[in-house]
Amino acid sequence: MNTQDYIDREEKYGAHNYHPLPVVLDRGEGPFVWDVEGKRYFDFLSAYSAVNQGHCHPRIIRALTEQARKLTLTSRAFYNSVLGEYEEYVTKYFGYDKVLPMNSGAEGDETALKLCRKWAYKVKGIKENNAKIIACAGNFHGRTITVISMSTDPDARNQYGPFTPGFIIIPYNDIPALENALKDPDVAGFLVEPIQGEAGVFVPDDGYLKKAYDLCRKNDVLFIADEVQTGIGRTGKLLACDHECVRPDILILGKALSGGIMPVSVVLADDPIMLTILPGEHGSTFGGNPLACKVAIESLKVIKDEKLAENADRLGKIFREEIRSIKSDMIELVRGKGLLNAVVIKPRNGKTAWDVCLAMKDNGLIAKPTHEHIIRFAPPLVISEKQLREAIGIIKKTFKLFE
Ligand code: IF1
Repeated sequence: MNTQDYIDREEKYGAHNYHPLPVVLDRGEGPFVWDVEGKRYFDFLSAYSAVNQGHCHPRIIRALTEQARKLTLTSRAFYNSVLGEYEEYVTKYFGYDKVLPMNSGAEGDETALKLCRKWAYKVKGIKENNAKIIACAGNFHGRTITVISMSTDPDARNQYGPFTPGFIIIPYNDIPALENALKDPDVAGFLVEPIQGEAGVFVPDDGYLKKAYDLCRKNDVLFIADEVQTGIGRTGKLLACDHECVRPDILILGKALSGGIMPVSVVLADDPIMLTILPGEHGSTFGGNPLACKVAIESLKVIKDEKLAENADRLGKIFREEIRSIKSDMIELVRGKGLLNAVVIKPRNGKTAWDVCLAMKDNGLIAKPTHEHIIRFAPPLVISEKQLREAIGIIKKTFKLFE
């Protein structure tokens, strides 16, 4: 079978809920992936920042295989020998009293919303069913019906109604708008991405997160950070909130929490919030399974041992400087933090971001546009400076083709 045969088979038997770049990946190692024709690419998407530790990191694979031979799943109907080890490790790692383990990022967000509402009624004293949660236009928090009820992206929400009530949408990076929304006494939480990934790596003004956090504190509202994409070293700090020394009341993590091996997400919070959910009031079959726990512990150890946040910070600065130096009418602007970056493309002679991505693919680097004109560049954080400079060479060479 060749590339087209694989594509045709997916077209025939799979739902058409994505429009992938025409490349069929077969193997991954570190910052590289190989397609079914044996061609090597720099992976500059990292599965939307789930593969921060690099593809198939040997330490994480070893943790996976060792536990897989022993015990993979017990459900939470019984205790097991691994969950407590993970709960202690991850709560101390991020500095919270407790963790609620889930699987996908969307489940993490849903869990955070449920926690916030429980806290609203049991602690803040909002009248039941009246709690409101503020979210930002341009957000992406997952694909479930309640989560897309907060979305302002037509593609994410059209024809999926009716939607879950109880959300107030304000502009991102807009403190006065938040201040105004917080006047509503029924507001219980503010859910925000420290950097809006899907919106095209929209980095808010310096100080935005801190001002938002302080306003939430002042109004007895929970500051809920969705760090599913920005967390685990991606932006040059362990958490994107760390850039402003903000400690979220509820922290949501996913993606690279497992090094891209399997779906693992968590919600972290202190006792007054976390203990509002009682036995039998929330859960999941696979949440906190022994396999996920061992994989997540090793994934987090790798982040620290290999100083991947520091590497992202240093190499991100080089990346932005080098890409900004490209003289191209198609490059409108370059923005990002750490190794979460994006280039806003100005279509030229009918050529778009998609054409640039196709050309980069032919030159050995894969990335994908978001919202038509924005190309996200997010390599695994294990990339070396030498490899990054080689990848930058490919990007420069590609833009030259469009001159
Ligand atoms: C897709 C991008 C989209 C996320 C944040 C929660 C979730 C995500 C901040 C949900 C997931 C993924 C989902 C994937 C494309 C990608 C994505 F922003 F990363 F580019 F869609 F916006 N919070 N983001 O970024 O986590 O349930 O997927 O594990 O759905 O197309 P999940």
